[in-house]
Formats: sequence, C-alpha cells, structure tokens
Amino acid sequence: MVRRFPASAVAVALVATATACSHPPSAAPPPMPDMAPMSTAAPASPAPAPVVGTAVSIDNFAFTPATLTVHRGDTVTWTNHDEEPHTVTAGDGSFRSPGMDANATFSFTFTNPGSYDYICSIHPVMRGTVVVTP
Ligand SMILES: [Cu+2]
Repeated sequence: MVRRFPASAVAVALVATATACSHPPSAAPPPMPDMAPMSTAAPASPAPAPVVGTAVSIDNFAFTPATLTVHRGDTVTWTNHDEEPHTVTAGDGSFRSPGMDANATFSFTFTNPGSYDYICSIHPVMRGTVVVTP
C-alpha cells in the first residue's frame, strides 16, 4: 500500500504533464486570409513586352507582330508559316514580295524613316505596319 500511492501520484503527474503539453498556448493565430486580397496584387502574367527584332511571322492569316518598329537600315524578314500563299505588299509600293509559299521568306531593308502600311495582296484583310525610326 505504501508503494502504490507514490506510483499513482507519478502517473497522475505524467497524465497532467501530458495533458498540459497537448494544449500548447495558441501563440500563432492563423493569418487572416482577407487581409491580403489577391485581386489587387500585381498580375503575374507577362506584360506586353515591346516588340524587338526584325522578324514578322505570317501565321493563320495574320502578320505577327502587326506593328513592328525597327531602325533605319534594318532588314525586316517575313516568314510565311501558313500553307496558303501570301504576299507582303506595301501600300505605297515601296516594297512588294512575290507570292510566298509555305515557309518562304521575304526581306526588305528600310532605308527611310517612316510608317509603312502593307497588306497581303491575296488576302487584303491581312494588314501590317512597319515603323522605321531614324
Ligand atoms: Cu495572304
């Protein structure tokens, strides 16, 4: 009888300790999700990057980029990625490609600053512009 009492006391103490440990103080409240509205955060999607280079892709009956800015003296190269033939025909006649079959290319060197509108003479709804800076 004498030995069992301390054993029980130890057991109770262990249980009490375990109980205490199973209830740690909530020192870290969960962050409030409504404190950081994600809708106003800066969009992670890529910004419309300025068009660089001197290449225009003809794809799906469209010139891409529709407006290309180059420097005086640059040579612009169009590449037809469609199966359909296309042309690159300047509105002012300053340049004019032959019919371009699939994967054909056409290049033109712009020696004068200005804005050059062009179309595909086969599909006049296809329009593009080359802006030549001094
Ligand atoms: Cu065309």
